[in-house]
Formats: sequence, C-alpha cells, structure tokens
Amino acid sequence: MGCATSCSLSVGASASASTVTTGGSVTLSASCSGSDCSGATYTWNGPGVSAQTGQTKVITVPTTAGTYSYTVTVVKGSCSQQASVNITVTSAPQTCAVNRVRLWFRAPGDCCMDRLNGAKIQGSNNGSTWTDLYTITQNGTGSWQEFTFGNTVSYSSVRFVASSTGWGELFELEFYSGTTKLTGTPFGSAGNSSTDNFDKAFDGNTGTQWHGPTVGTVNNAGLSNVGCATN
Ligand SMILES: [Ca+2]
Repeated sequence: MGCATSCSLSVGASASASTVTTGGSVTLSASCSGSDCSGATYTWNGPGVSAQTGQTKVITVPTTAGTYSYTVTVVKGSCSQQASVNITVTSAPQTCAVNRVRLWFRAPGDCCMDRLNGAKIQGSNNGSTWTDLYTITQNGTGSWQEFTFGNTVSYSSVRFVASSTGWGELFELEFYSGTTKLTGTPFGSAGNSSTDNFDKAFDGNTGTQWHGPTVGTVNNAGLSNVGCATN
C-alpha cells in the first residue's frame, strides 16, 4: 500500500504451513517482484511477532487455537508495500502416553503373589493388535504397587494382561502418563461372576477384586478411548 507511482514493488506473503498446532513453529516467507525489491527491508508483525526483520522468518505460533494474520511490510526508500498471510492454529493433541501403572494385586497375606510376575502392560490403536509396553517382573504385595516405564506413544487403548499363571486378581488398576491419571472406558475379560468382573479393578474400591474364571493371559483389563484428565 502507499506505493508511489514510481515504485516497482509487488509483495506477497506465504507460510510453510497453513495449519499448525498450538505452540508450533512455522516459516513465514515474503516474495517480492519489481526493480525496487533489490535492497528492500522486510518487517513482520503479527501475534507474538513484533517488527521482526527478514525476508523469511521462523515464528512460534500462539498457544491458543484460532486464525492469526501475519503481515510483512517491504520498504525500499519511499516505496512501501504490505502483504499478509493467515495461519490456522489448532489445539495440539493431548499426549496420553502411558508410562506408569499403579495396581493392587490380591490381598495382604494372600497366597500366589508370584502370579503377578510376567504380567504385561500393552497399548493398541485398534483394539485388536497390541504392543507390549512393559512386563512386570515383581511379585504382588497385596497393596499398591507402581511400575514406571519409558513408553512415549499415545495409544487409544491400554491394558493389563495377566501372566501365564495369573487370573487377573487385581483389586484396582490405574494408568498414568506421568502424574496425570488416564481416563477412558473400562473393558476386560469376564470374572467368575458379576461380583468379580473386570469392572471391579476400576471401581476405586480396594476391597473389590477382578478375578477371572480361568488361568492365563486370557485375563485382561484396561481402558479404551484413552484421554488425559484435565489438570
Ligand atoms: Ca476394586
């Protein structure tokens, strides 16, 4: 704008991506055609970008979803022209990578604590193909136990699978991403009866137990539609 008739300066603005997740970065680029482009200065303004110079500029987009406009002003002597580009910022997906499990296996003083040893934590994005994330190598204690591991992948479903000698036998089962407890829809294999179905591992009551009718890895319990509780 404001280009004198003697100016030969045509400016455009573009971005390396039109959609970016919150807090991400994007490269803004200005194009210029005309004899006055030589030696011109480029100055960018927009949300979080104040008078930053350069024909290309790597910026960090806002942390709130929305559509934001960035404007470049190209100046050569008395010639000045502007161009703008819009960037749509979308919410970053929540990271719900399970990396900690908290569980309660059998009751204090019970038999069979070695049945926990060999149980696995698995993740899946389709509910049918499961990836081993962690294998428990400790016996149960009849009280709360925690296991941490290095998974960084967010799965839509996570589950506990009993060892080859296990029957489920969990009084409670909780999945975490760091300190954030994962939410989801409980699922699992049946219990001996309705009084010890898999839902007893998720009822928040350390006096109710999930216990399968048969031994082995058929016994599983977990969460589908995994999400992260809001902090
Ligand atoms: Ca329970």
